[in-house]
Amino acid sequence: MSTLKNKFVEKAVPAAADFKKLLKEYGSTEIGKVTIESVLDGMKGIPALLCLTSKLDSQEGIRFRGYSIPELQDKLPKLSPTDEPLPEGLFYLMLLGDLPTDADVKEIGEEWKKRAIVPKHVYDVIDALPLDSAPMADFTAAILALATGSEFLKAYSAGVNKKDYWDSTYEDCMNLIAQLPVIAAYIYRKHYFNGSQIAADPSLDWSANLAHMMGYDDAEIQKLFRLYLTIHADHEGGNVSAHATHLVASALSNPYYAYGAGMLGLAGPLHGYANQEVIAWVNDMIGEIGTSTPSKQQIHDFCEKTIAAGRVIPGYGHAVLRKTDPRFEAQREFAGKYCQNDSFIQIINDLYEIVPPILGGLGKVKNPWPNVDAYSGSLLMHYGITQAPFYTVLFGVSRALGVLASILWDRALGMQIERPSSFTMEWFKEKAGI
Ligand code: CMX
Repeated sequence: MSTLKNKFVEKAVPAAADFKKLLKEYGSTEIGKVTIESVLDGMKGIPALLCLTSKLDSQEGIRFRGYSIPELQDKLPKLSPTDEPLPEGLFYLMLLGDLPTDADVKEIGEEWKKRAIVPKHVYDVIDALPLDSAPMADFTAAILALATGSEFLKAYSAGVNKKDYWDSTYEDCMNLIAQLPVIAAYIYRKHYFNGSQIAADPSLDWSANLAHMMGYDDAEIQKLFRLYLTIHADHEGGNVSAHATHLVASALSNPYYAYGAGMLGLAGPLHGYANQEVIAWVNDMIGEIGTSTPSKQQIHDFCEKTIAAGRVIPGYGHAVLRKTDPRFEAQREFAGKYCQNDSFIQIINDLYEIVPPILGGLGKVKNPWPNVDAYSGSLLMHYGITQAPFYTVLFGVSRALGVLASILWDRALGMQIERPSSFTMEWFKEKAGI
């Protein structure tokens, strides 16, 4: 057994006992109030899920096992003091709750390299889709095709004891995380480089290898990928991609199906697809105004026009956050350090000044501040990765780290199938006294 798997089972056994005790002895304790609004407005704020890997605070933003993004940048292992954290280390932290050493991170990296084998039929599935299929459609189809290798499926069919579900789930999650950069890069090269593929470089870390297989070897891009794949990894349990993964896994679907379901949710414009929407929308702005260096007044007018057309401003707002997203801040800081004199990034920076007062002035937007998607595309554009329809795939590769660590915990704790109750409109009206 690998060291990571051993450490996981050492943590999981007592945690499962705690979980059962909490459920059995304290199950009737009330923990929140449910109103008509909380149900009809997207279940926001209902304490409905257990998530070990991260917690989102509306004012402060995300903390991964208690650590903020600046703290991760300080404390997680890096290749050099001026580099960004290695996402391998974040996975270790989210899975075990402890900060990894350099050796721990190296071991995970080596293990993922060994597991990064993609069967031929998966490439055939990707190739069978036409070039006008969305990269996210290729990505989810490939993920489902990978399920032929599911160790969980094999173990379940062989009648595994439910206490051991976590074991084959661990194998699937580790294999899938290792395979994702290979299929993501394959999809990128298929769509944008006539299918000319680049082999993995086993000397590189998980992030740099993804950049390499996509065709980018610059040290600054490698740094950006480490940052990108770290900050998008998790956002507690209630966001659409995490919740969908958890929900589908609760039916004991294998990790490939569960994560595939999460990715179909990530592909929605109110969630991860917003990262490509931002680029399309700014390009529309540039096209309509007729200059790549619009004035603040011109940007302001374009925003007003978007709102007047009954559209949302992509990259702004959030269902939980009520302040600027620290993932936005981390990317802005990166741009400040490495991406000077970039007119596109200048527009993104100007929007940060212009959009919040406009949204705030509408009187209905709960959070007028930018989220992670407002910045990410402009950084990729800066380094020549201009193919916006691919951006949500990159988000998805990163999101695997959090949602797969979470479903591994779901299995280890022995969580039950998720099955909330629904009611008719008449029932709600009756409750309202109408
Ligand atoms: N532009 C214009 N209007 C917005 C807005 C925005 N960026 N954000 C919210 N609103 C509007 C809503 O559409 C809603 O309008 P109606 O009452 O007319 O339907 C009203 O303000 C209230 O919405 P809210 O409670 O503030 O926001 P929600 O929690 O319902 O939705 C979110 C959150 C993110 C879907 C929303 O802010 C939005 O659509 N943002 C733009 C898309 C985006 O950037 N998504 C990415 C989020 C991060 C991620 O998951 O990757």
